[in-house]
Amino acid sequence: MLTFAIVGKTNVGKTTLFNAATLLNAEISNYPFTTKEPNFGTAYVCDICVCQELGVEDNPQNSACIEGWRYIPVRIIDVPGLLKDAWTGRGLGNRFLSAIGQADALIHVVDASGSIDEEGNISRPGSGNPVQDVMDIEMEMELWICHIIERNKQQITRDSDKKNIEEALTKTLTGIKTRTPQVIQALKLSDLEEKPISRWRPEETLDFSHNLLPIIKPTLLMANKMDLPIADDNLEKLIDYYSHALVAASSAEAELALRLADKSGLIEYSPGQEKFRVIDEAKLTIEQKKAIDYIEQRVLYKFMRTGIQQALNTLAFKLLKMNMVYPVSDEAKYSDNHGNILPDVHLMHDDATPIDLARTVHSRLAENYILAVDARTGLRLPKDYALRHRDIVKIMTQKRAKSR
Ligand SMILES: Nc1nc2c(ncn2[C@@H]2O[C@H](COP(=O)(O)OP(=O)(O)OP(=O)(O)O)[C@@H](O)[C@H]2O)c(=O)[nH]1
Ligand SMILES: [Mg+2]
Repeated sequence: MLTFAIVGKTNVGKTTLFNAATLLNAEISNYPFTTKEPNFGTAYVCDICVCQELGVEDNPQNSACIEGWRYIPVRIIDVPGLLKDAWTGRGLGNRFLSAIGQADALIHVVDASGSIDEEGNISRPGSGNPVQDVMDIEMEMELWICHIIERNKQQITRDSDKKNIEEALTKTLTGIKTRTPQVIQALKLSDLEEKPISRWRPEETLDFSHNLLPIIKPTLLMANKMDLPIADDNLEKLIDYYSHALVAASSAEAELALRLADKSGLIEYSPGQEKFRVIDEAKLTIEQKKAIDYIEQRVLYKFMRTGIQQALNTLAFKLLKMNMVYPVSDEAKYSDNHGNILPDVHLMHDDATPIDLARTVHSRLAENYILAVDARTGLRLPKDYALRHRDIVKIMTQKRAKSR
């Protein structure tokens, strides 16, 4: 399952975002370092389901279909706030960084209202420096990768004598989800392709780590607390510094409030939609009314959305380039062997082929693979066909294999 980690300084709203995305109840407070162990949960990424286009009523099994939108589960980790020098192990930093190692992509939350001081305490909005906050956390992650390489330098040197440097480095970094093409890309960017690792200077290892980090951990910056004053100015600064494509604006607190109100039946709200409906105005307390007004005025009218669902979708579909692919057994009915229509959907990487899809469904399906068919057209798909978003595919296997 795709895994996202939420990282950032203390008190920026990581756990609020985690709770909003998962609707679990992890502890939130305005004290620094509230979260002491990583929290694990399930969130969802979503896009329009193919059931609408096909005009069928589906029976989702591994996902959910709500009002024509298909929601696919992803794993989400709330990593406790990182301190300066976390990479040396300070404040359990190593343990938290290894939680980041498990992630396919990161949501880096930053307090856009600039209301966190150096020690992580909440202070006057505008007094902090969000751009610097982001750079500090990135530096900790780069130093962590750098340290893993430095610590294993002798082993990497021995391995690269036998094979080559990219495979030797991949072997050392595989625990933090690194693949060989990513190492090759970072070596190129750092101009270190030809240089034996035994002769790398510490600053060269750091430069390699700096180039590798965004490749192995695509990151969306989440400018949070956008409902507070000053946040607009800081959002501009973050966008100037990191580019539009990588910065999203959010109010985690607003999203959490809306999802909780929806759960308790006060309003009707689908995550990612820009509107909600109060079910019975008369049932709201004065406080609840005030909170809803605040969210409408400070968040929804301004940004059209609270930002959380959008961020999860951007990570999966834009930064990780995932496509939603529906495997079926009966291409005419779009169903599995039990008659469930469009039962499953899988997130497949941009370069995935039908055999990769077969492997994702079941290893037996891949072993007995004969060919794949596009369920919409009935046409056979070439073996090296790159699966596309919203494809519906039937995998044909040798007789004994089951197709689901
Ligand atoms: N105004 C506003 N406050 C927020 C928002 N998101 C979180 N907060 C508040 O910020 C404070 C810190 O939130 P947490 O979610 O505990 O922050 P954290 O990053 O998990 O903090 P640590 O676990 O201590 O590292 C709490 O008082 C939240 O209510 C938001 O979007 N707007
Ligand atoms: Mg927390």
